[in-house]
Amino acid sequence: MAKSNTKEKTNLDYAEATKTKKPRLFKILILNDDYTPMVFVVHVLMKFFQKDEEGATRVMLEVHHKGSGVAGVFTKDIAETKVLLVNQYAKNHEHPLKTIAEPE
Ligand code: TYC
Repeated sequence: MAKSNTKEKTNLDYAEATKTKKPRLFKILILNDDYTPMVFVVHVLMKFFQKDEEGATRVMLEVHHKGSGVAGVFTKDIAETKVLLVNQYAKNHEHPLKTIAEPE
């Protein structure tokens, strides 16, 4: 005989328990500096963030005028990996360009 206070799990309980949760998202901010050429920033936004030339130029100019701008929004692992890749790529090309990841 079942204990009186034992709750049976309903189909709905299983559906709730197994439903996939949305991952936390992180935005990658690209930061302004005085030395990185505009054309290099546009190139980076196209190479690493799948922007077309028009979209890349829009983000680059926003960063240039306001100090920072959103290059893209990703899960934590992808955002952290992209930050490392982009910052290393800029360093390899002797530009001070930096990106950072922050939670949305
Ligand atoms: N401010 C830079 C210049 O005048 C251009 C620039 C734009 C640099 C965006 C970095 O993330 C950046 N050459």
